[in-house]
Amino acid sequence: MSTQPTDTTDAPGYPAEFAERYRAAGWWRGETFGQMLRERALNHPDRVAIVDPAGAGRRWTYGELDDRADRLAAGFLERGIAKGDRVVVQLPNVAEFFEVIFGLFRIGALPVFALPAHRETEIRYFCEFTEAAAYVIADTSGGFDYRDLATKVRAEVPTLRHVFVVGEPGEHTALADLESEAREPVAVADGPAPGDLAFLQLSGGSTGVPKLIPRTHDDYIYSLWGSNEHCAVDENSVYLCALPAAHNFPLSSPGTLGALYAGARVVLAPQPSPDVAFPLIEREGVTITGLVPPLALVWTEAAPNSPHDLGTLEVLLVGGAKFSEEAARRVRPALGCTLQQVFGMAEGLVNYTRLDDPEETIVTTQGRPISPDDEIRVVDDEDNDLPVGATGHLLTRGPYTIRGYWRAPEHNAKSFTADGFYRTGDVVRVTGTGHLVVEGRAKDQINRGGEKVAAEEIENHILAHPAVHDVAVVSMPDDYLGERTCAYIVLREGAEPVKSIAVKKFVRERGLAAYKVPDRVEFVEEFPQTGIGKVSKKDLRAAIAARLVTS
Ligand code: OOB
Repeated sequence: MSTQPTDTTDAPGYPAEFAERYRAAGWWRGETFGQMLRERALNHPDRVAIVDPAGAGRRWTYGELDDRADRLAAGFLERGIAKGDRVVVQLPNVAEFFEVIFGLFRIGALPVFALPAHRETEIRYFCEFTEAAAYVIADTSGGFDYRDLATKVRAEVPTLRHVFVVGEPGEHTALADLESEAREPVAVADGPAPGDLAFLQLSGGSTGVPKLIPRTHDDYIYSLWGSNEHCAVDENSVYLCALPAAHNFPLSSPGTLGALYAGARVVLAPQPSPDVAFPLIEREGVTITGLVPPLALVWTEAAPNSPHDLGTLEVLLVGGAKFSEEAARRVRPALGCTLQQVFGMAEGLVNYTRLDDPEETIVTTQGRPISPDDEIRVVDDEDNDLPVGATGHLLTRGPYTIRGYWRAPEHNAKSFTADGFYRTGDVVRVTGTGHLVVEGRAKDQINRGGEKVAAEEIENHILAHPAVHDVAVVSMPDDYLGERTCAYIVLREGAEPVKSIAVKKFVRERGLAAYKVPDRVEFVEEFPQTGIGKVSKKDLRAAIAARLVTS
């Protein structure tokens, strides 16, 4: 087995002494995703792995998924996609998502996980920055034609040699064409080593462009089986994937990949709404699922009047944004299952309330880390450790937390301490039982019900408007999403007045995901300033919150 650290030119790997420690402790098991699926397929080929209810409904067994991944792997290799190549994957919740990523895992090519909501600006950036060799899409989904998007991006990004389409390919290549029957299985010996990168995940981010998060087979697989232990996922579990499958939460906490690791069944929901999800829970006997807080609220409201039997549901994970205590208290009475709060991040660290925690702990905390080797520091603005119970910045290091973003040395110097702790940007306190309570955020980001919006990214787009002199994007409180975005704008002197709707349209037309379009636009003469003359976002947040109360 290779003990090479990950490629240090692209991403700082784990220092050798830590890698040894994590291996010796048994956290890193020396498995790869390709092997993991192969083993499950050999042990229980006929057990159902994936249920995709879309269209006529499909049920793929472990044997079938393994076989499909193999054939796709061979197809990718034949088209010149090789180990280490990046492939942007943007698929809705369909079974093909899994054959594609396992096909790529098997040959050591790296999926780059885009979300279905991403549009031209984001996709072009992912393809350009990662020098992607291929882009995998659905033909259409949610009323949007991804083939047109792919045509544009392909014309702009010279490295992008292939576009593979689930469904009708148009001018591109059908994924189905890659899967012809006659292909030889790929020799696993040619595949990646456990310490190699497996994929690039996207950061929610607070900077102008999203950072890419390099995860290894070893570290991510630990987060899967560690999650399975804390969430009681075993081969009898049925996991409903209601959130977008590519996001780290439904992917790995314990998510679809955790369920597949356990030999359990994954049920894909095309939409997370109760009218779609509740019938699936009843029909498939779903035992566990994960939701962001706004959806958890909708589910708790809908459940008591639902004609569907939700009796099999044992665990509802809620995370991605802070779940209010009042809402948390309603989960068990309404849904008849245990709430498990999850506070995680694509960079690594994941915390869960434990299934046997007292109800008070479950509703008032965001859980404690997966691993005894997760190191947690709570520090002040100068990186001094604070006493237990004090509120401060959360820093973390551990067996499944990255040591740096992909190809981002300057940013890494700021986002990580010299000794490798990741600065999460979250403000927390730790209780006497070691549970974390999220008290706020120091990073310049808006958490729109779990969807992360980097203020700087949106500010840069709005600044491109000819009438805009300056802009500051801040969060405003919202009953449903927790937060929404408000863009404060100072217009250029003498500029024609602009309507807020025109600003929103301008941002949308720059080809951004819809959730990044500001929810509200306010025009001001000037910005409030801090003592040293910087824009005071704190004052802007307070101003908009006060206006919302009075309006
Ligand atoms: C999850 O991952 P990301 O990468 O989209 O976002 C991470 C950030 C955290 O740093 C924190 O600011 C926020 O999302 N967050 C929470 C939270 N869970 C995440 N803030 C308050 N309470 C919570 N329970 O969002 C993610 C990844 C894996 C599992 C769950 C969520």
